[in-house]
Amino acid sequence: MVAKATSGGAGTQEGVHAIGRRRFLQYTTTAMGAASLAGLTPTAGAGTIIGARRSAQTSGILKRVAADPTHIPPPITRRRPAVVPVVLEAREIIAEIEPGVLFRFMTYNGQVPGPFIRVREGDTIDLTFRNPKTNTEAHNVDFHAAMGPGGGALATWTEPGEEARLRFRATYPGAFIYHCAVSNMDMHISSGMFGMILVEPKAGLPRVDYELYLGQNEIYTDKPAGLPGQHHFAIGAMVREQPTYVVINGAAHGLTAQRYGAMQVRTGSTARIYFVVGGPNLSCSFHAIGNVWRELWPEGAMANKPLHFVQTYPVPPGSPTVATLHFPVAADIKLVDHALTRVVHQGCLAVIHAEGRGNPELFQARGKRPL
Ligand SMILES: [Cu+2]
Repeated sequence: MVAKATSGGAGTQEGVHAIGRRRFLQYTTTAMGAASLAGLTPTAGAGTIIGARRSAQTSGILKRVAADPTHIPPPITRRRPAVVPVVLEAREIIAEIEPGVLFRFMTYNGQVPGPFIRVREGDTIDLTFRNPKTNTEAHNVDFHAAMGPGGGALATWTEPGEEARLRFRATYPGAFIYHCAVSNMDMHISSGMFGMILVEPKAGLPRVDYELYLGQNEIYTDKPAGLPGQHHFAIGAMVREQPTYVVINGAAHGLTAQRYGAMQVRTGSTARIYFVVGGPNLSCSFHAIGNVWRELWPEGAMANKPLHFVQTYPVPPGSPTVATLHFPVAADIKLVDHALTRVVHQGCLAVIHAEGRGNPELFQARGKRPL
């Protein structure tokens, strides 16, 4: 899901990237090949990282870029630094924003957000970054967890058919975004090229029952939301910051029962949410309807003490937030951007389904009747 600009990939027109039948077939074939190779890439060496998403394809077209929110490497138990191999591959694929609405996504490893990378403070990341020759544009990675020029952007800048290697040490703890940072980086991020690296503090993190990984970005297309067919990237709409879609995990209403399924938890449990906003332009007013952020680390800065009982918190582009939820009541908890037009009209919704017994001492609907 990524590549080099042949036909104005950098986007010079409003409607950009008219994809002819041959190109379309090329994308879909590539996507299918990637999907067949997908599955979970085994952890290597020090035990973390990378994977491609679980494939979900139908009718010969890769239909899903939405990252599985549960696809997170397990908490780190070792107490010594390690060298952690990470493989990221830029992939450009045609996929659905919502049913019937096709879009050329740019991704890391075929998923939005990109793979959840998990290391420990003091670890060294040994990155291999690939830009397959089937791509059409240059790509790279800027890690906010890296101290060095561009976060690695120049070191990993590759044309289609090239591979780059980068090593850096994660010297400070927290959750950090990584993203594409080539010349037209706004377009690439909007198209899906962002993800999260978690640098666990040396003491580790508190135990929770679930960990969930979500990412928000806005997509600018040349057609109205919901209009079936191929949507092309709209540079002008991006410059005006008027998105067609604002999505969680690359899909409109993707993580809901109506589409790929809601996230599932048990009542009485706790969950830690890793939420990254790629943007490229819009902040998220992050809110859990019918719940509250029990603990919240602004900017993912986990070296600090968390805030408590936060209702809605701003998450700027280029930053994660880490927060916990408790589930004392059976309910569907809707995770939204409380700029609610983005929910009602632009697809920004994900649901956590808390299954279990009711808790009438905490919450009890008492019925309705005509006046
Ligand atoms: Cu890119």
